[in-house]
Amino acid sequence: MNDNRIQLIDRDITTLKVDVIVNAANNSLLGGGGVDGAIHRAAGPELLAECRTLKGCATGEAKITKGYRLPARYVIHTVGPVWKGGGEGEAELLTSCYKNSFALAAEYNLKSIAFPAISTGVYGFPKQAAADIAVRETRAALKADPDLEKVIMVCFNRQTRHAYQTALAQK
Ligand code: AR6
Repeated sequence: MNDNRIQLIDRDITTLKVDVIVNAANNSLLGGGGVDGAIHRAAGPELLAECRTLKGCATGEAKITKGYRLPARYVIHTVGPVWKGGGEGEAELLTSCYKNSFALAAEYNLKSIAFPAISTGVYGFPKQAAADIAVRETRAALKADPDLEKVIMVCFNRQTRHAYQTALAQK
């Protein structure tokens, strides 16, 4: 029943008209490549200006800004761990990214949220392990918050879609 509110979508996250999209940012919050670069380009320079006021973000934590020129109203910036082999708390840190992002969304009363596959690009987190964490934390958030209407997992490549499908097939 909670899975009815989860959608897999293959589009660029910056095109989604949802309450909030999540950015896979870095500790500076001042932009970068990958999905972070795409979000800053689409949102415009006002986003960078607001990010400068936030003074960075620790790995595993999350901060919220407005969405500016994006169709999404807000952006939650979270910083995933760099994969270093799995023995440095990477799974716990990625779990915190999802927990803190959902907590901010609830605090701001946001009903629809879209996530990229945090840490699975340049940061090298194995895609299946990351999808398992994303799906587990999404199910927990949906269970805890009946007002949360929709969680979109943006796949962006075939391996990521496959990883989410595998994770969702496990109850
Ligand atoms: N929409 C949705 N997903 C995307 C998009 C997009 N427009 N572009 C890429 N992805 P990454 P990370 C997917 O590398 O591993 C940045 O430089 C991509 O295919 O963006 O957390 C930051 O500033 C992958 O599945 O993020 C940090 O320095 C996923 O998004 C660093 O990269 C995440 O890939 C963060 O690395």
